[in-house]
Amino acid sequence: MNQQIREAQYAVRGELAIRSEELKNVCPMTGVNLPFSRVVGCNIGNPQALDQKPITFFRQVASLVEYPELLKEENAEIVSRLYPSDAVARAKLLLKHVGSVGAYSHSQGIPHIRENVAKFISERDGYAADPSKIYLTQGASAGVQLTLEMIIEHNKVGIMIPIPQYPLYTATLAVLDANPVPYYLDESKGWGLTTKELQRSFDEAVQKGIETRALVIINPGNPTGQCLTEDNMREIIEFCRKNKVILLADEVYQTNIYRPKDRPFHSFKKVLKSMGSDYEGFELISYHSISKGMIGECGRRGGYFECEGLCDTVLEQIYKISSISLCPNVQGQIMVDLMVDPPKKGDPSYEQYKKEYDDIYSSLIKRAAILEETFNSLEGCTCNSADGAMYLFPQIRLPKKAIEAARAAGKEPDHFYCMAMLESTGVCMVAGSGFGQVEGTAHFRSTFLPQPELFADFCSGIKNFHADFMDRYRD
Ligand code: DCS
Repeated sequence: MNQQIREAQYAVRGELAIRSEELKNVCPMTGVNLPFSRVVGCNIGNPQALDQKPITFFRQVASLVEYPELLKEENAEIVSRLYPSDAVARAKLLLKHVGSVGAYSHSQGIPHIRENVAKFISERDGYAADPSKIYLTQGASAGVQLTLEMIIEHNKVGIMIPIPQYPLYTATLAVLDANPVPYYLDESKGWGLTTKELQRSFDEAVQKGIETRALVIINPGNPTGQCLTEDNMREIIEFCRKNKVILLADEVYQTNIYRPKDRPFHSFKKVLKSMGSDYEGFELISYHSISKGMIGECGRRGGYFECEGLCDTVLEQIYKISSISLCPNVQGQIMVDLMVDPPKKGDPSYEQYKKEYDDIYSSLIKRAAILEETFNSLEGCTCNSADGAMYLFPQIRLPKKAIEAARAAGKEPDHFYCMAMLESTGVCMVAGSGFGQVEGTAHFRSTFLPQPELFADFCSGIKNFHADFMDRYRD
């Protein structure tokens, strides 16, 4: 088999997650006495797996397009008792453009939906977007994989990635036999990013004979949660232009913004356009997804990427490669339509939509703060706040004895800590070693997605476990 596939590592669904699945089965079925009643998967940003309710309007439309019989005149009366009129109207409009959700669509994505995505981008940024440069995808993951495949010409190609990073990037680079070119985020400065560090990383790759072709920026960050300032983004764009690298902007957490006054989200597209005509032809690819935000429709697999500054011959090749997998799934595309064009003020569904959205949003802000406080209260643990995204990434200073015990078990110390937490609390987190970290440090990543009514127990479980762990291994 392809040995590159053996090389690829994907920690968020790695050994800890596999063990947590085993525990889920053990838990209710065998009556084995486990010290917890439920396995809590904080290893992955998968809100609905932790009981976040889907947005009602989105599911209403999805169900109507799935079963168009409901839209027939003879069912209008019964349907009007179950569905608001704007959900019915949206489903009819979508079906007019889609035909059937069971048919392959245009490989680049349904044109009507791409037009709506372009409208959304231009309203968000204040600069025009072109539907012909937007590709709908099976989640942002598929978009990232496809564009990396496009860029990686040979095995000396390098792609700059943040450390810590979301392991989709290292895993895909491993499969494609390309070189990660790591640049480090500065934990002591709230996971800040400097162009000095970007240049160091780029120059070091040059020394090694690596041709760096692209820079990946995750904003807001995963696993680190930081949100870039506009000034910082301008410097990054300048860095890319100077060093002739394509900017890949992973913006899937663009609505998960928790300090909107101090650290609002700016898209790279907007910042680039604001820099004027000198930057004409600058190459930027930006990704978005239905999996995150307040939507959390991870299982539907929907997303898009927008290309800026790529020439038509490249765009044609992107179309060709998209067409080889025929099309992104149609229900995922429909969810993209709903994400970019939700109910508006005055629509029958608006009030409910807004309430559901705002409730999730304000609760995420609260839960992020409570978990941060919990982590900062633990002995040997420090945690930056999350400006955005769905995770906290605390650093933990483990006792020497714990480090020795981990090494004796052939494990990284942070993995050892996370495994002990899983076995004793049922809480599954991911060790920092799966994302990359400064040599000699240890971290772990947790989502703050457990539901509000369970949150106090969740946090006290972590505190109790940590105190026991530190006592057991105290020097
Ligand atoms: N980019 C980033 C930064 C992500 O965090 C994720 C998913 C993706 C892309 C891909 O998402 P979709 O393919 O679903 O659109 N986040 C992973 C994570 O760290 N936890 O859950 C999945």
